[in-house]
Amino acid sequence: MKKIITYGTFDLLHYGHINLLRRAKKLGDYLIVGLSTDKFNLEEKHKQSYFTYEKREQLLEAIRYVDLVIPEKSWDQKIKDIQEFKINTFVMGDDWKGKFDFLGDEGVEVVYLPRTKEISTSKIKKDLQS
Ligand code: C2G
Repeated sequence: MKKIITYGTFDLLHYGHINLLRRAKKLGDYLIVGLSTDKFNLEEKHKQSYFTYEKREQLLEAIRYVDLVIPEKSWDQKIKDIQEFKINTFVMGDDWKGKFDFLGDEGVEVVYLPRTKEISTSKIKKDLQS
């Protein structure tokens, strides 16, 4: 079984996220999502999600492409996750291109997929304000 992992906040879930998850799942048989906790978002990403971790987890678990959701609590848990879950492929949108190449040393394939250009959580928030 080919296992894939990806990470993110996935706030105000939108079709850009779904496009990423669908393409990530296509690369294997089992997709794990490392979902940023509220604490990680606040302290490390300096952003506060609209939905709490529990709500974002509930939404992700309802997506047919997602097989397991785990908490992302720190930037450096990826290596442990890759070992623990015997991951074959690590996937992120290409806004992260190059940032996680070091994971290749763990024997995983590192894949950056093109982002869905015209949509983002911050654009949704901005458009709703105006
Ligand atoms: N994404 C995308 N297209 C968009 C928006 C997001 O392909 N229009 C992808 C991002 O590239 C990322 C995933 O969807 O791979 C989740 O996006 P975010 O929730 O914004 O994740 P981010 O804040 O980048 O956190 O350790 C990694 C971080 O947790 C990634």
